[in-house]
Order: sequence, then C-alpha cells, then structure tokens
Amino acid sequence: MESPTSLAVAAAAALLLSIGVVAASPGVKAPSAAAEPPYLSPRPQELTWGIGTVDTAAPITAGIRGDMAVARWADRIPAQAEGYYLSVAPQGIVIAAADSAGLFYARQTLAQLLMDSVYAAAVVRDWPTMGERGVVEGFYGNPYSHEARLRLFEFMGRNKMNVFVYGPKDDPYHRSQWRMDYPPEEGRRIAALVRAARRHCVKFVWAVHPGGDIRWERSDSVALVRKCEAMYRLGVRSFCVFFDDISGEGTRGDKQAGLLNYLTESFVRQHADVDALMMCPTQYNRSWSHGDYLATLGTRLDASVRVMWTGATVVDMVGREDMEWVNAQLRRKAYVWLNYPVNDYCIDHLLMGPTWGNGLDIAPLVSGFCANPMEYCEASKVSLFSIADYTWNTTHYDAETSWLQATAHLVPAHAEAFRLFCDNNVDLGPTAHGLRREAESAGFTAAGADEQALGAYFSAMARAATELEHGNVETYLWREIEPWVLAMRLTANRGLLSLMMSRQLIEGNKESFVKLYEHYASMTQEQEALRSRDFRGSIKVAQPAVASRHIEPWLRERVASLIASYKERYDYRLEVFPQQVLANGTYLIRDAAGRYLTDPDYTKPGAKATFARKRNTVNPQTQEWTVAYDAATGRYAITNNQARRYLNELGAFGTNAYDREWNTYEIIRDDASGRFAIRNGGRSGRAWWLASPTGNAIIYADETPAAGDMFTWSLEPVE
Ligand code: LOG
Repeated sequence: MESPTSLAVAAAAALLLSIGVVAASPGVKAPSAAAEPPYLSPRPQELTWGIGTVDTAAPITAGIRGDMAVARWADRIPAQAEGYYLSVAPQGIVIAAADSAGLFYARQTLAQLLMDSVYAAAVVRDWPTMGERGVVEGFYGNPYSHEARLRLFEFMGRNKMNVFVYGPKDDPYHRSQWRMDYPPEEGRRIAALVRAARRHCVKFVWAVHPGGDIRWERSDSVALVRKCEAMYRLGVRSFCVFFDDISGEGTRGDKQAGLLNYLTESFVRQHADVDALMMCPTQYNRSWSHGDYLATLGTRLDASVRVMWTGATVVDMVGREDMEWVNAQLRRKAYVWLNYPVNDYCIDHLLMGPTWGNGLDIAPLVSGFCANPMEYCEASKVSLFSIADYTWNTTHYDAETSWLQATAHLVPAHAEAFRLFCDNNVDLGPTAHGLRREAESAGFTAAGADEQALGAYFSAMARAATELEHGNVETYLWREIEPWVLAMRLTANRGLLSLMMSRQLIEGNKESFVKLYEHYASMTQEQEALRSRDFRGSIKVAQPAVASRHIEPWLRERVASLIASYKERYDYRLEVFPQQVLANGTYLIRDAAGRYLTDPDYTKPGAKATFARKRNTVNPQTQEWTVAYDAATGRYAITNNQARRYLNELGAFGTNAYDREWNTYEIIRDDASGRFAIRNGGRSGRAWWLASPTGNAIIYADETPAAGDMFTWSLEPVE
C-alpha cells in the first residue's frame, strides 16, 4: 500500500508539472571550482594569493622565533602570541611562527590550502584578535560523549580555537557531587581528554560547581582543594569555579571571592604549572545584577582571577557597552560566556542560522570568549565554526559569509541541501530569554504570495530532506539532525498539499479537496509524533520544530482559511475537519460541583486559577472567561476578563509571552450531557483538566479519564 507521504509527493509532483514548475534534478553540481582558491577559515589577518600551485612534496622550512632555521624570516613573524608567517611558493614552504601554537596554526592553514593534490600558492601573516577562544560545555541536558568531545577538540584545533571549559550541568562530579572524586574509569577519560585537547592546542579547563550546597566553612574550602588536587593528578592544569543558577548562601559575593582567593593560595600557587583561576559569578549578566555583588568581586577577588559574563541578559549577543559596564564593576576584563547556540531552554529548536550580533569592536574589552553550544555537538559546529572565525579575526568577521562556509564545510557533499535545512532551523520561538532570529526560510519569505515560487520552494525543501536522508552526511551529525530533517520534509509536503488544496477549491473539486486535506492531517499527525533521539537517561525529549517562524504559522492559517471557505460552499464530509464546538464568546467555567473557575488575585503574577462556590458580584469579571477558537491550532485560547490574562498549561496565569502552541486547549463536547472536556494543547503535553472535588486548583490527568470525570465542565455563555 502506498503511504500518504508517497501519495502526497506524487500528487505534488503532478501539481508542480501542471502549474509549470520544472523540478531541477537533485545533485546538480556547481561548475568545477578548481580555478577558485580554497576558502580559509578563520579568515587570516593578512593573505596574499601567489600565482599557481605548489607541489605537496615541496621542501618545508619551519621553526619558531629564535630558531636558526627561520632566522631569515624573523622580521615577518607577527609580534602577537600564536601568530605565524606562512609562505607557500614553488621554491618551497616556509613557516616562521611566534611560538608552538603559531606553528600548529600555520600547519592548519597549510592544510586548508590543499586543493586535491597541490597547495595554492599564498603568503599569510596571521594572529588571533582574541587570546582565548573556545567552547564552554555548560548546558543542562545530556553531557557530550567522550567521542563527541574528542571530535570537538579536533574541530577546534583546525579552527584555531584554544580553550575548552568543561562544565556540563548534569555531570554529577561537576555539580551535585562536587566533593566526590570521579570513579576510576571516568577519571581515566578525563585524563585522556586533557591529553587529547593538548594535541590540538586546546587548553582543557575543568570547572566545578559547588554553590548549590556549599557551606562557608573551612571543611568545604578544604574539600574543594582536595578535589582540585585529584583533578591535578588526572592532568588538569586549568580550573574554573561556577556559581551560576543557585540561590541562598552560595550566592554571597564576599564568600565566593574568599573561596577563590583561598583556592588561589592553597592550590594554584602551590603548583608551578597551574593557570590562574576563572569563575562564573551568580550575577553573570547585567539584567540580573543588583546590589554590590559585582563590585565586591571586583575589589575582593585576587587580580589573577578571570570572571565570566553572558552580556546584557542570560541569552544575548555581546556588545561594547555591556563589556565596559561590567569591566568597570569587576576591575578587570570579563571573560565572555556566550549563550549561543545552546538550546537547553528551547530544545525543540536547532539553532543552525548565521551567528550574528556580537560586537566587532569588543576584542580589547574581553579576556576571552567561549560559546555554550547545544547538547547536539555536531550540529553546533555550524555556529562554532563562525565563532572561531569571529574570535580569531574579529573586525573582519562577516556572519553570512562565515555561515555559508560553515554549512559547506560540514556537509560538503550536499552543501546546498544542508544550507536549506539550516535556513529552516534558525528562530528559537518565544522563550523566557527573548532572543529571536527571525530571518528564517529566506526563499519562502521572498516568494511572498507567488504560488509558483512557493511550490518551487516547498519542493526544494522536500528534495533537500530526501537528499540529506539518502546522501552522504557524516553519521554523528545525521543522528542528531535526523528528526528535524524528517520534520522539514513533512512541512514541505504539507506546504505542497496546501497549494493543491486551494487549486482544488478554485476548480470546485470537493472530493479531491477532502482527500488532500486527509493527507495533510495525517502528515500533521506524523510530524507531531516526531521526537529527537532517545538518549539513555535523557532528561528532555525534543519535539522537532522546523520553519516555525514563517512557514508553520502561514501554513496553519492558510489551511484553516481554506477549510473555512470550503465549509461555506459544501456540506460534503464536513466531519473530517476540526470542529468548533463552542462559539467565540465570554463564558462562566464551572466544575461538576457548580464551582466557578476564578482569577483570585489578578495582580499577582503566576497565580493559579482557583474555584469559588459563589458568583463574585463585586468583581464579576474575575469569573468570566473569553474563549476564542484559534484556527491555526484548531484549539481554544482561554483568557480571564478581569485582567485579560491568559491561562497557561499549568492552570496558572501566564507571565511569559503567549504561545498558541502551548496555551491553547482542546475543548470537546459530550452530546449526551452537554458538558465539556478540556485538554492541554500540543507542546505542553496532552493532559486533561480535572477539578478535584476538594482541592482548589485545576488538576491534570495524563491518562484519559472515564467519561464521567472527563466531561466535567460546563461552559455557560455570559449575556
Ligand atoms: C546557565 C547555563 C545554561 C544557559 C542557557 C549560564 C552562566 N548558566 O540560565 O548552564 O546553559 O543559561 O539556558 C544558564 O549561562 N542559566
């Protein structure tokens, strides 16, 4: 039997032919790029292309400042640490570097000059704009696997990143059990990581997160030194202490500074080869800072300690003004912890768009710059590639160019398809942190109302998904992105179906319209059932959201309006469409005992709706609810009339931005009793509303209740 998907695709192909869209055959390559010089990333500070190519067997002269071998080129070596001079010419290759890191980076650049079997001739003088550039594994959720970290270090080395801060929130020996040593097996893995990082010129910084339960007593100071000594024995030479996301005693700035100073004296300065400490403060962004906390750190912390900082808010790009502000408080240059592309607070979304918005002028104001990535290590490399580029050559960074290169670099065999995929995984949706990336689905927004262009775009999306699925995408990356690729294909096919539906409506083919709608609905269902990879011990499972900024809302509204027009004209098979069981209006919502659902204190943010036995005659509006059908979801929004507050999925009055995916409800009518069942919407789980006879808030049932309990609500229109 043919699946709805294949039917839809066949139907889509037929439609596209009928409307004159000629599908390009997949896999058409751009004309040979042999004439073009290779792309170097991070972008070198000074680059001059030579003429012609250089044999890979050409002799190499290499050394660092002071070596006799490179004395002739000494004046070309950049003054900056990690800098290098590289000349690739037919008579030979010269690498003259400032230090061993410079030597390593010159080799990375040389490797990028390789075209098939020859080097492109070039002269490069290069050095980093920012001294410390890298990654902080600092997210909530599944920590990276050992293998993912090893691959990441290699990637970082190739992209000239030099710091990895190890601080996954869900490693117990980092946070909840910070006093305890790693078990031997895990200890050996940490030791292996330290060595692997070093091979790629990456400094491994181990972070500890003691603030959740620390007691400001000598015993805990000693416990911390003891733990650091144990990590030292595993090979760790750089340390960081996190105090983020805690409450209570642990948040005291004077005590934190005291602990860091103690650790500096009793541990760091007891070893000749341990780096100065880093710390992440509790008030790590400007919107959370209050009182004299940061100033206390500024005056009390040993001058050697570097302090991390996420910018104006938790999740934001970092600009000059914020750096100047915090540096003045801290009396030192803050160390940027960029919360991008981390997605632990918006796990349905992959953040694969261009990395833009960080100031190109902040380098003199920072002591380092690390990005917190997604728990999807491979997918994060789109953004990390650009962050490497940005931190190495900050003033010349161009987000769009860097993104194009990143996508081509990660999936070279299907660069075009992968780019289209990335371009449909850009926005974060509404979140508590507020960061948006609205430039998503560029080809779709450019198509406007042009149905042919829309059809071409949806077909390209569907083809790209198929190409990635069957093509040559590196396995580790594929395992991460697969659910989102499948979602993209379904979205694309639903888009095509919506175009076909309007055509059938215009032509008056009610049977075909209904058939197409049925495919559409079954694809929607299939898409809603998609989940991200199932991790062992996974904390959260994502329901992949693709093209959520522009295409999804457009599609839902379009299909809803098509259905509405259909219903105006036809009676045929109306039962296949979502039913509006309740007219929009104001209602009293009462439970089986007749109690009124009420907004008890409309001045209190986050308060829960409660029940009242009596009708409120002073403030009747606190018990009056606007119930409005949302055609895009087929569900209802429920808003209290007193303060116009919406009810969220917890039965509380929402304080976050209203989100129809979360804050709309299914309302079902029982014809026999005339009562209603109310159920949570898509993203917020599908729990049923119940009114406990004694309790005073809505309770939720995940299992479908018996009809008598389920159809408990009466909705009475208010005249
Ligand atoms: C956490 C971090 C988390 C990120 C994004 C810091 C310093 N701490 O709100 O672990 O990944 O935000 O959700 C944080 O950013 N807390």
